[in-house]
Amino acid sequence: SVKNKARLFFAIDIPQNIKNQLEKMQQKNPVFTGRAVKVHNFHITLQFLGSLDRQKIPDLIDTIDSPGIKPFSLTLERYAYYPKAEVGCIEVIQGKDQLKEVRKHINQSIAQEGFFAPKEKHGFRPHVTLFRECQPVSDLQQLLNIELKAERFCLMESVQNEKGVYYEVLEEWPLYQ
Ligand code: 3AM
Repeated sequence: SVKNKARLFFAIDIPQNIKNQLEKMQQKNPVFTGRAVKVHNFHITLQFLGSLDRQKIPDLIDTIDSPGIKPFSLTLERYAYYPKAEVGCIEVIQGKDQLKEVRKHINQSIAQEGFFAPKEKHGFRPHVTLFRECQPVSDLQQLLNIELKAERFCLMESVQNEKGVYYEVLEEWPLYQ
């Protein structure tokens, strides 16, 4: 049967060299044990949207213009474990405020056309998820300093197939210089 709903979220994509670095961290001395997120799927979620009728996606995309926010650098600095979700990740410290701005721009843009993200239980904690269904197995205190540049954001679809979940970029928007 044709799936007429799409599971969507907005995200910052991760440059390939940083993805490779994160993959090495998953493999060498991992601080979490569990299901490793595939390197292709590494991202920073800005706003989860949930399921939307596929036919409404073009209208959703049309609501978004490039925000008046310049490209900025951000740092992945701190390991974190979310026990309820059993997620192991690295959180953004520097650049968090700018990510909040981009998130706000997205929410304001989509709201003008009647699209709304579901209410979230927690505050915005930007992160890259490394492991799911995992447990921490060593000290999470060690600090990291992985710097990357946010130059665009994208709309992603979470596609479920026989191999698992796969995040596909549907559209991207530049941050203006
Ligand atoms: O990989 P992360 O954790 O950054 O956690 C989910 C994932 O982000 C989040 O959306 C991203 C793609 O699935 N997500 C899933 N369901 C969610 C929900 N109900 C959710 N975020 C908030 N509310």
